[in-house]
Amino acid sequence: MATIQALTAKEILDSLGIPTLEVTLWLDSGAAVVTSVATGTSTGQFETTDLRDNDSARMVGRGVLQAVNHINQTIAPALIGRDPTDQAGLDQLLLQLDDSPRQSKLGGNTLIAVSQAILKAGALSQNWPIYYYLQQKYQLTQNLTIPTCIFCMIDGGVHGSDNLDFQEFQIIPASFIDYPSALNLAVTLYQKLEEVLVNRKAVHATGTLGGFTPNLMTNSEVFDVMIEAIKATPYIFSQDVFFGLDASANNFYYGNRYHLKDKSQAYSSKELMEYYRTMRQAHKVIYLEDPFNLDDTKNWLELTAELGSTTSVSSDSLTDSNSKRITEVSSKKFANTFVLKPSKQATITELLLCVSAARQAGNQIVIAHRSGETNDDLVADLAVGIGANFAKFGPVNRQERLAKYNRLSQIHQEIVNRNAVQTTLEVTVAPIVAATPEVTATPTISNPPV
Ligand code: 2PG
Ligand code: MG
Repeated sequence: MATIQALTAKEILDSLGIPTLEVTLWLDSGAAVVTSVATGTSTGQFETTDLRDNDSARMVGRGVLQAVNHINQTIAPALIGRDPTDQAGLDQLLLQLDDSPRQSKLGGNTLIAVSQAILKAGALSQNWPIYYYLQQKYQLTQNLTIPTCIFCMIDGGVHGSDNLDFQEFQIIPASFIDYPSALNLAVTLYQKLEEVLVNRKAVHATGTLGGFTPNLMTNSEVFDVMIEAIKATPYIFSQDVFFGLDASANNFYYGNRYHLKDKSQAYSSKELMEYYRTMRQAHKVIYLEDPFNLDDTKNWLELTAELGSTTSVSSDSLTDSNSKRITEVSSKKFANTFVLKPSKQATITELLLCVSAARQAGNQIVIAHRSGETNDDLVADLAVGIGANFAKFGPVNRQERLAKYNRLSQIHQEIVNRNAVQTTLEVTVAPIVAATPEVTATPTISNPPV
């Protein structure tokens, strides 16, 4: 049995230039894993605590030196000598070290940094890639497949430059397109979109996530621009590629109204519902995240009932990757898709509970990036290892996003190779296959239906 030899933390900077945590964990073999924590721009009431130093003299108060100290002084001694494959036991131990409701003593960011390191170390101790370790250990998916990717093309809302209210305008390749071809499609469209924006003399600078932040259009005009870009490629709109949207509606909701710059008067819930209806029809928006404010659940329910059979009505902020919330929201049918982000909660075990909670009622799962990202590609392994329906890792721009897409390329290749080996073994040495755990995983490559 491998054991944890040492654990240290340090402060690094995320993609927004804001401090975050990086943890290195050594096994007794001398091998080590490194992991870091993503941070969100919008943080919700069901999330764990993002512990910050609040020392205005340093890093605009956002330093994480206290969290570093908690890991080095309090958490590391409790973990040394422990088995890294005991994810549930060690996560429980972390929650015992901070038993406050939202981990406000040690910080949720502190605990998830360590929990992620334990996951990586567990996989390393088995000499397995993380996605494979997850699949074998938790059996949350039978097949290893690359999820359908949701690529952000245009940043709006809090990630954009003022004129667009929705947070992420996305494209979604059809599910019959395999991952390398889907990546090609996303890269082609991203580059074409830039050309279209340049031709229209629109700003083609990028926002927080790396999507374009054009200055010319209203929210609904963005779709026309994206269709123009698609028409300039060999791809066919609504056959090869569809649209998605992270509205993040709570960010433009105040005074009981939704404030979209598309028209001078703010929208009532009813009017916004109508807006989405039209958008679904005219622009084939098949994925709709956070369409209404958190307390506007009547309209979440109505939208899911009306469009849910053909559209992923997706909850990010309504559930905050909290398994109890997911069970509640799922049973009330406010959404049929759940966004999961490891850093919204304190442990990997909680993330896995979210998967089970979402699946119980047959919902879809999205494993997603955050706005403050690092080059850690763990979410790519998570998406494959738990069998997510979608992976949402942002635009095909900026290294912190590309790290995840590049990791999916690597995983895709490994699955193809594994399938080829398995086919050969089945034909030639079938009896040995059954005794070889790595080969009995019967992986197949097939994207889930969009
Ligand atoms: C989201 C992400 C990225 P945050 O809402 O899905 O857009 O935002 O960084 O707030 O988690
Ligand atoms: Mg979101």
